[in-house]
Amino acid sequence: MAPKGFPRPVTRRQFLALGAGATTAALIAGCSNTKSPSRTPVAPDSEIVRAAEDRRRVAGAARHVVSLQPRPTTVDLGGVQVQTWTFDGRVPGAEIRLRRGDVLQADLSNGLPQPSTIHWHGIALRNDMDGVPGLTQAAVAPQSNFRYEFTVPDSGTYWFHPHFGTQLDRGLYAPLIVEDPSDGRDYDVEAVLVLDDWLDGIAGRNPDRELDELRARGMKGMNMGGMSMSGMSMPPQRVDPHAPLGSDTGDVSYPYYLMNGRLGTDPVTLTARPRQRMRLRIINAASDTAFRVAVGGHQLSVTHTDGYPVQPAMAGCLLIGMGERYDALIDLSDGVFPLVAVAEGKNAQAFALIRTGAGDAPPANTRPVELNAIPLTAERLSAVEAVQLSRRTPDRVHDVVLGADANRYVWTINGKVYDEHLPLDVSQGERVRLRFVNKTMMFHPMHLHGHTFEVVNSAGTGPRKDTSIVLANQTVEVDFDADNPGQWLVHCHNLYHGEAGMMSVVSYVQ
Ligand SMILES: [Cu+2]
Repeated sequence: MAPKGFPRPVTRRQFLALGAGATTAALIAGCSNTKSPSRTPVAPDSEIVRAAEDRRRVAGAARHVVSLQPRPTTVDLGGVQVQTWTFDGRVPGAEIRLRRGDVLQADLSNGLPQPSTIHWHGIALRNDMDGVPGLTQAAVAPQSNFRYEFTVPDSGTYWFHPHFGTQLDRGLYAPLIVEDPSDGRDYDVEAVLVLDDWLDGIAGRNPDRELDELRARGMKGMNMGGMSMSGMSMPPQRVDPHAPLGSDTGDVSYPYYLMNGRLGTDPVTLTARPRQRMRLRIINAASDTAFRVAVGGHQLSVTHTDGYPVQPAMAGCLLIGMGERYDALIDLSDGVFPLVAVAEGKNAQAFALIRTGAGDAPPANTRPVELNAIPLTAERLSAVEAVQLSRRTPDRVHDVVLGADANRYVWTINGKVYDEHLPLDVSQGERVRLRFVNKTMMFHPMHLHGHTFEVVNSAGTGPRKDTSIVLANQTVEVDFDADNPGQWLVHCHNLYHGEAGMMSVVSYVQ
């Protein structure tokens, strides 16, 4: 779990910069989105990437083999039948569980009517297995196969999903749990909870049509979701800790919210014994919905976010953005308790039950008082010492300005949509800072592939994460060590924002 050391080759580019007498400050000031003629991107299938994988590979590592077939399926969400796309006929797809250091071999056989890929969200894996079509691999055509094979270097709660078009907003997602040898020492039972917003197959809707409709409506229907009309940024507003996401919490209206693929009318029931300690691994697989999660009659002791351990923090409820994960311990009472995930700002909720004893189940619309607490968000968390990054001045700083078009349904990074993106160049061995500057009126959960950054705070103790909520008109800074060479997507994990342009590339160059 400790930050990995890495030899730091002096590249010709660094040599020239240093030779010119540049100071660190000057390098930072000169941070660039250049497409200079001399830049040579590190290719995903290059020897440099293979060498990084070799360093991760443990001698005698166990191989974990799975096959995955995404395909059209009819599924029962709990009294509602829908035609959708799933991994192997179920929603969520079957959990993959392995141990830190194992090699995962996943044989994809594409049974969808579209090309597809799989992205292993949060894993610091070899670049050519990251599943981004057109960047790290060619999309896998219908009726074709692709073998993913990579070392899983860090324990924690992760997940996987396609990275092609709007497929994530179908039923194509599943947990990926990487166990640590110490897992299970401080709890008795474990439950994985996958949250989702659902529209596919309901009243003729599907996510491709949804994106078409958003584009047809433009930003006018967006409740001021985009920039201020002038295109200028608004002054930073005060954040209401009770409702940090503000009034605009999503672009899409969903008929259903699911916990582990089930509606509240026929919920998942987790069973345990009174006084047992339960570890919850909560994954937000939704496309356009943040959730506020609470367990009636219980406090959450938050222990991890995005797979990495934090100093335990008590909370009545927590707020989880799309792509984020939180692990929490609860000390179970005797009875039947609601586990509620309120769709933030959307007046609906996903629901499950925890049963440790006799009693009637609470109704699916029950609102535990714990939801009234200020929701825990990542800035309240501190990384445990073992996973804090070393103190180091960034070698390079990139602004990642989150913007929107005032009229069209277009979301941008540094003023560009993905097809026109300006790569964010980094060199292996550097400490890199990304400054997510949100100039829109909406929150964006920003995800970096292949790395776990540290959220910057003044004490140098910010949590390690791969997906960080950037509130409307706010700035979040994150640092990472450039120790995993390749071409890595950085993007908003609101699926519709990403598809409408809000994606760019952290590009290792030589
Ligand atoms: Cu966004």
